[in-house]
Amino acid sequence: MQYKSTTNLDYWRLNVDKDGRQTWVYLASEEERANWPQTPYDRYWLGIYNEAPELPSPCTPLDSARNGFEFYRHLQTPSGHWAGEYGGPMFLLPGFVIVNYVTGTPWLKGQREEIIRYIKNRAHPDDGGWGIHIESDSTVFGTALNYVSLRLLGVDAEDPVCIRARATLHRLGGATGIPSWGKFWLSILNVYDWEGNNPIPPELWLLPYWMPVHPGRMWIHTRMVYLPMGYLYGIRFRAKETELIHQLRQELYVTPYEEIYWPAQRNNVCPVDVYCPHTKIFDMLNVLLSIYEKIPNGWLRKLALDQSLKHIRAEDKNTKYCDLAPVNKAMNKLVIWIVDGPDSESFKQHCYRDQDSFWLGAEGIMCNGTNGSQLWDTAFMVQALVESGLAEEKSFKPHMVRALEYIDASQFKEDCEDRWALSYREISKGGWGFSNRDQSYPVSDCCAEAMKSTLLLQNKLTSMPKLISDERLFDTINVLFSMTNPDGGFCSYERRRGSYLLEWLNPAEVFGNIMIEYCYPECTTAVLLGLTTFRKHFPDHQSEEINDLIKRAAQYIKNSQLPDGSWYGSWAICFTYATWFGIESLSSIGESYENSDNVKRACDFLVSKQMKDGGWGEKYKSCELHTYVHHDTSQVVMTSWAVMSLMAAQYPDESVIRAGIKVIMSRQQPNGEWLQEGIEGVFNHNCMISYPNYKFAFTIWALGRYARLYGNPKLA
Ligand code: LAN
Repeated sequence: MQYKSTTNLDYWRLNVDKDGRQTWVYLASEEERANWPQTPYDRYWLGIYNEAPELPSPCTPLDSARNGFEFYRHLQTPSGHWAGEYGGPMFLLPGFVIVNYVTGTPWLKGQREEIIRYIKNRAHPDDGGWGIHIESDSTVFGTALNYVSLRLLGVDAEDPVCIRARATLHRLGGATGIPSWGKFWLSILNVYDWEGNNPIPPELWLLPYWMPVHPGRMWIHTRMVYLPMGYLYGIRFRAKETELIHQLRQELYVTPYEEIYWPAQRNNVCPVDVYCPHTKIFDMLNVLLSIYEKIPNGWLRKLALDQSLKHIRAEDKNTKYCDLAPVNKAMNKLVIWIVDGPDSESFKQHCYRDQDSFWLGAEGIMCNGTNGSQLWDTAFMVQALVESGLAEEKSFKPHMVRALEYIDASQFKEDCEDRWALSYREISKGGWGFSNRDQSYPVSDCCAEAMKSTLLLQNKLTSMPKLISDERLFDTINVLFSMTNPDGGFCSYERRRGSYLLEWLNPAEVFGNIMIEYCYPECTTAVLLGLTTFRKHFPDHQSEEINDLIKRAAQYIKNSQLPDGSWYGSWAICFTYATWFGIESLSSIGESYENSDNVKRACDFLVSKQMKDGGWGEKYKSCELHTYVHHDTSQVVMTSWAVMSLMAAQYPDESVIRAGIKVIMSRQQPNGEWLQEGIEGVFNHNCMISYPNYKFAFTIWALGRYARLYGNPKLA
């Protein structure tokens, strides 16, 4: 970190409400600060927490796990969840910066400075550009959007950071070769011509659902992003020209702006940016759509825009303006500003909810990938503590009660209104999402992890309050049933609705597999384990259907195992993550290293990747390349997944596992914490995302499991 804060870090607080809404506020007055002192979790995430005491040096894995939680428990927020940074992608914040510039939305105190600081701190050390995510090489997508953001936030074109970034952008050919999502944002800002974009027809929303290209059949994120995109493309919205916009037009390109021939830019994407090239069919389709755009069809476009607006309004209402994720959030906000105006209640709601996406970390303010990872992180921590037995310890139990309170508060209590006609959504009542209740979208594995955690807390631990009724868990089962697929697998948010052929029309050159839902071994495992836990407690509830689902999910897991014994991970890095899930699935149906060829092959795969020091470490490149790439050093998070897998498999050679456990113990700091290592998560094969709480949940879980299985021997 090169740039230190110019706002006073002691003035910032993480504001957390009982629904898990988390926003950073800057307290300007002494009086406010005196009434609202900083907490350990504020200071930890700001990177200034150094008062955690040194703990007795741990000799056994359980001591080490206990020290870990002794540190981590102070980071639990009053709502009962663990908060955390969820940055990584470098294309999210620019959306907000552009929209705030266009709509004249003021920044709250301290935000502008801290955003500038973040972007500057994240410039690539080698060339001063930015990539698609914090660990990637510089790309046009990252560099152009973050350069524009700095300029819109008031940084001078001759600032050394801008000079360096501009040189990198020009070396990459300038912003003409930005990928389609970048073309879109720059066109909104009026520094790229709409003629340089492939058509994004809002008319798709008028098609009948039976048509294979209906947006309702697409992956939920794709349809919710292309919805406001189609609207803004449909009206060719452009920001009012300003002096700054004129300057940017000259700064972003290697030729004079006026001389750029825009139609030739539609498929011009810089090779370093391309992850998923257009197909021939998609290019042909764009030729046809471009002809369609030339035909005047005012009434049909108007109908399509009206229909899109209805869906946009439904999305805002269902999510209390949080929206599915920050990408469509920023776009919806702009649409609402255009349609309802700056003084409307709806626009004000949007501005209020912007705050949920911003996160102040040690390097400055970033945009989180969602409005937090509250439920997800909390559910893993619960499982780690329960399996290790630490949950029963007197000083730790209250933290489990609070975690249960959060799980209780974050369950969805109702379905959204007119859910199919307005949003193409399934039921949500009884489900859980990744973050909090307001966001409203159930995710298969979040439902399952939360249900499992609830059962562990309420039915396994002693003297816990029963906050969640059996009926509410039966509702969860209904939600899971609404997500089943013919092959037994589970997708992320919904069952798969579209054909695999839709992937041929993937317009976003930077992401793979975004057009439809896919089944994932991670999601399927979570559901499988959730259901087996549920079945233990409610053996008579829908037993036939549940047994059948379990059987089919297990079959999916076997079918998705790769020839080398591993599974490809889509939501964290990578083969290590998914192989952990695969093995947990098979272990839950009684398979082990000794009795199952699938489990044996998976273990052999993992063991073949163990590093010299006894740990495991996989680099994000695995996700991109679909082959295992070693990290330079072992990583505690991957080491934890690997040893948990081997323990679940009853791997016969304990020394292999012990070596991994020793690595985890050796990386623990005297105060019980583990330090941040490489980035942990991924989406759409090419973009990484941080899960900084993983270094606590999975280490403690792995140590706890080892202690339970091997009698907690002295290892240090
Ligand atoms: C997430 C975060 C959580 C993640 C898990 C629960 C871990 C996973 O098991 C299922 C999928 C899910 C819910 C998921 C889906 C895609 C998200 C929402 C993200 C990776 C966080 C950010 C990402 C979102 C799509 C970012 C915006 C980019 C687009 C291509 C629209």
